[in-house]
Amino acid sequence: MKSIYSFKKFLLTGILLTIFSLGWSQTLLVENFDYTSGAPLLDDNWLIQQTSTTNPLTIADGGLIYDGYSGSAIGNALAMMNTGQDAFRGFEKQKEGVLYMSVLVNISAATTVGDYFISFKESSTSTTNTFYRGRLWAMKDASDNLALGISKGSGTVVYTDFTYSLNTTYLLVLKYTFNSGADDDDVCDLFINPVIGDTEPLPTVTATDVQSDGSGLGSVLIRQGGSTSGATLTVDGIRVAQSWAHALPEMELFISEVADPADNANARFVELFNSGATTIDLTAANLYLSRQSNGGTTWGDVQITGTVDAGKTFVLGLATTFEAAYGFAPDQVTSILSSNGDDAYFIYKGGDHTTGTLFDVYGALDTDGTGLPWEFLDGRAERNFGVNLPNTIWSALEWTVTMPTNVAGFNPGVHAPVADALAPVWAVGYPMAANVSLCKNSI
Ligand SMILES: [Ca+2]
Ligand SMILES: [Ca+2]
Ligand SMILES: [Ca+2]
Ligand SMILES: [Ca+2]
Repeated sequence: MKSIYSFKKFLLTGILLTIFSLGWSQTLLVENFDYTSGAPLLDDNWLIQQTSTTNPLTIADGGLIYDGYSGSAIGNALAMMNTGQDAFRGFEKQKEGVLYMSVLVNISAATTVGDYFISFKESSTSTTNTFYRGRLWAMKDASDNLALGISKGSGTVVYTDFTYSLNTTYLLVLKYTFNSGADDDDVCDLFINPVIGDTEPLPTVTATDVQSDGSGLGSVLIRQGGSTSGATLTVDGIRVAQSWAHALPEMELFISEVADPADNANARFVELFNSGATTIDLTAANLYLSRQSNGGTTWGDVQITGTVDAGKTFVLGLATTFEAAYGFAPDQVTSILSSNGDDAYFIYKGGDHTTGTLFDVYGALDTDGTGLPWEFLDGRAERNFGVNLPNTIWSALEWTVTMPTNVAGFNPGVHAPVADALAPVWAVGYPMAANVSLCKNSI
């Protein structure tokens, strides 16, 4: 019997790992350089690469701006010279699947030789590890037109045409695909100015040099190149993530709690959470909260109006009696919050449930939740720690459903979940960053 049990356990583990790898992605590092202008980069979360102290990396005054990008216009940026000190910042080492790095760059000077200025690095912590993979390059022609390029390692660089300009901010996305077929078959792609909110397009250029794959990738390397080859540039808004959507989030907002208190039906609410680094104007985003009753044809729709600051919640309450139950007024009162636990909630963007685009869900479309894992009759469902983006498909991995006896067991206005989303992995130093708003320590 023991062996059968073990085999079942093995199968279950395999299924869970499959779900994990298919349905669960994370943001591993966010770096908006929200540090003091003029300060050495090494003061804040970054480590020196090797030993050079020439042209110490320094925080620039003012952040780079790129409309719609999550790392736009937050704090300051990083100034890079054409030669000198290098630095790196670690994240939880990755060895399989895909790894993305999105970054804003503005190049003020380059050479006709070309050099690379940022890449992934193998080690999360070693100052002497020089295994750099996914190198991004800049070069100019005699007319000061820019080309951007990529190599996997130290081989030939694949450049774009000279169609880019100095002193212009570009959104670059580096993609590293881990392949298990050989120790030199991993692939590096570069996307330039991809459309935020769309699915992943074809890459702008793909590296062709064949290089060994190493033991994984664990940090972002910032590299000031050679004095006759390097560019002078500003870098900002670095984001390392396991999926395209996490690298380029359209809006860092999601449903964080739904509630149907057993002792007070008028104290029902839906709570939203802003996991990003900037205030979200909910009204301008044209978001709707919608309820579908029992999976049938009866819907309630309401436009969400107001703003929600970074790391804060926005609570929609069913009635003004919410305040008597919880001690504060909800951000918005709406009569559509009548779910008794089997009626799904949806967030739509750009319109209501008939005209908008689905953005996040609690429950499932056209489905009565009675007896299903998402039923929250007389209870509450809370989004687990580690979830930082919406999901248009309800996943049991992302939620914890409980049945408090009364309203005291609910926590509208705060999102500080205890349950982990299948033990998510957080970046080295991630919770310490001043510009990261979703972490246990800061909320
Ligand atoms: Ca910034
Ligand atoms: Ca490989
Ligand atoms: Ca119902
Ligand atoms: Ca809450």
